[in-house]
Amino acid sequence: MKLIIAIVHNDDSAIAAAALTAAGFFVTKLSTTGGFLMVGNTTLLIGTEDSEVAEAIKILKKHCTTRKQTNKPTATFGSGLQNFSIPEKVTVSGATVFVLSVDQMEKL
Ligand code: 2BA
Repeated sequence: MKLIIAIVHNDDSAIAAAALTAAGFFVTKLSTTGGFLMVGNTTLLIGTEDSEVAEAIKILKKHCTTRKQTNKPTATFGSGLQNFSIPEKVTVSGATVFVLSVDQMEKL
């Protein structure tokens, strides 16, 4: 079994989660913040069988778009500081995806 951790743009998250769910995947949506831009993004957790990982990534690819994003932080990790050294515009990929092996999963 695998756990897919996918960090996606907030604007793509609802459609991506809906498409994954419609395809039979179980999805958890977390509100997260990128450490570089300090802007909100969404992390999707998808626990699935090894054989289904490619299908989940295909769905993410279809619904998550690469964007140029401006450096306008909405969060500061409590520091109150904005990182003025970063460029005004950066390219943010449609999804940053990690695939982890899972030793055990239980629903109790
Ligand atoms: P952020 O950390 O806000 O990063 C937004 C974009 O800024 C990145 O897009 C990348 O283009 C640039 N960037 C980030 N860190 C950088 C650095 N140290 N030096 C130069 N440029 C940097 P993506 O790479 O597509 O990442 C989008 C979001 O995915 C990130 O938001 C972060 O929340 C997450 N992410 C990406 N790679 C990660 C990793 N290796 N580990 C954990 N989270 C990651």
